[in-house]
Amino acid sequence: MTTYRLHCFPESGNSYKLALMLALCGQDVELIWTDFGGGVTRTAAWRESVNEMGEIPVLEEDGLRLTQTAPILLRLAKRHGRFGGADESQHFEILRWLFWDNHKLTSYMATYRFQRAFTPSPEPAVLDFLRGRIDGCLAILERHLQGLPFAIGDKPTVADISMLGYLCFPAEESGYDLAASHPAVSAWIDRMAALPGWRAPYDLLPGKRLHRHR
Ligand SMILES: N[C@@H](CCC(=O)N[C@@H](CS)C(=O)NCC(=O)O)C(=O)O
Repeated sequence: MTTYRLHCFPESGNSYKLALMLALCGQDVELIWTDFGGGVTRTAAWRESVNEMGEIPVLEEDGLRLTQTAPILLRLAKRHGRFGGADESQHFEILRWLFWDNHKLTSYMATYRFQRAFTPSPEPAVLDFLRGRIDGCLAILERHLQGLPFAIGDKPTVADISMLGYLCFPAEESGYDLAASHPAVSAWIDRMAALPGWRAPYDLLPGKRLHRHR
């Protein structure tokens, strides 16, 4: 049995992706709260000893340190035989949505939410720009999920877990009431939340919280 340790912090949707995947696979994980707000991931010592990319999350598997949620999710799917694709074409679809999520949806949403809720004086023009990009991403996802129950078909995969990462946090933080603005996305979140073992981000990732400015 693999021993998992996750370097994380509660507000991190990227950490939530891995914690949720492990929970849905019935795996125990030791959480290592990391002082992201205090700047520890920017220190040379942390980058030398934990992650040269300066990012959270880091997943330790029996002491082996892994980073980047997309390949980690794929690796966990393979090991635990859950949330992977059934064949080559499904695997391609999973990769397609994982790349899109990392480049677009998560990237813009994480930056926007951090600026909006956890930064003392965010620049309004920056917020406007990021919100425009997220609106575009959510419109794409909304349209896609009007035709499918899950990202690549009738079963949930790591593509869903990845795209969900930043969409389950409170609307006061994200600035999006998805039930009102994006009903297909909201219904998809409800389907994901009905999976056995699902838990909300702040239930799964306890620990000292960042100061919220709004
Ligand atoms: N693509 C990375 C993104 C990780 C990431 O951006 N994590 C945030 C915290 S949730 C971070 O450490 N940001 C630091 C930075 O961008 O400098 C992944 O999937 O693991």
